[in-house]
Amino acid sequence: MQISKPPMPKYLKQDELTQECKDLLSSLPTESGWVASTFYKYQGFWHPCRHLQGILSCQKHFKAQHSDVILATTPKSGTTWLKAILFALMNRDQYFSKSKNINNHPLKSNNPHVLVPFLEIKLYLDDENPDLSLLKSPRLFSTHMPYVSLPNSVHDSQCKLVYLCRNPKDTLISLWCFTNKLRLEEMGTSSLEEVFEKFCKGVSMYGPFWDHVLGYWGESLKNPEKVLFLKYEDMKEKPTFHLKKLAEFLECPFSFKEEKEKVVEGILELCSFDKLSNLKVNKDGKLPSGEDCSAFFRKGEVGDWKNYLTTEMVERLDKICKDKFDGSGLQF
Ligand code: PAP
Repeated sequence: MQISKPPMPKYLKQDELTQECKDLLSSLPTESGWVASTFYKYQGFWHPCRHLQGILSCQKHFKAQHSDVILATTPKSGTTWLKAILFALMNRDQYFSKSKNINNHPLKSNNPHVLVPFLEIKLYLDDENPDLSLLKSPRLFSTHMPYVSLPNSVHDSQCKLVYLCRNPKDTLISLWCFTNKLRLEEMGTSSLEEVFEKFCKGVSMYGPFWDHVLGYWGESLKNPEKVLFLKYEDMKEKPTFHLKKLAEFLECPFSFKEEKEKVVEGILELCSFDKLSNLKVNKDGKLPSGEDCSAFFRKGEVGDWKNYLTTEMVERLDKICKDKFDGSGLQF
């Protein structure tokens, strides 16, 4: 018996594009994609056409507010995890204290992607110009957009950017597994060799990976009060330290009372891979865009690439990364 796959998410479909987007597409360099048939290179990065539609609408219409928090990530770097952590952190007054019942927490019944929507692949894809002005402040959004493609209002406002990336080998394996789940039955699966070649050429969703990372890295050095740069591996190694750092960056540090009441530990426990991945909503639910919630929880480990990549692949990718990150002060 064949297991039926979920329908392709809306953001990967090729139809329903505005004339502006169609005109732009015809002028852009192309490559074959990982799931949708074609990637287009816009402002130096590769996107399926529907992502591009969302990026254009967001660039045109999004008005950042000073109090906004935007989580920016490379795909498959732990976005789902950090969405959960940020949501729990920023809403902790409502749910974390002795008198309150953690079982009512929205993360128990909603996937983090529902609570923290993507700008360009949810809000500005569903609606060219959604009205976000009535959302409660501080608003929390997320994006995979590279730094160069962020809407001007993000630069002009005092909003905060939290950036998360992950070592490129685990990112590649996670992306390969995820995109194979998104491919339609008749497309079959992509081989690791095939996607490895593309990744090395920089051709991946929101790639080149290194340019995405370096864009935010450079800004975090220039403007550390605006951009906080985090790595998945560091979060895994020292979650308490990084959660406290995140709270300080967002100007909502944990009080002595909260520390005593173990709010930091409570948030980390609630957002842990084991807890989130075993919730009914994340085991059986689907996102409005069509993906199974379970697709966002695979292993959640550091170093899973060792189970997949050959020695030659490792050497080649390490060499590319060494060259690309040389002199930046950044290492993976
Ligand atoms: P996205 O970019 O499509 O939103 P994203 O959440 O960034 O996906 O990446 C999913 C990865 O984060 C998966 O990694 P893996 O394929 O190597 O397993 C997923 O397992 C991992 N992940 C999801 N939730 C957590 C969590 N709570 N703690 C740690 N890792 C997690």
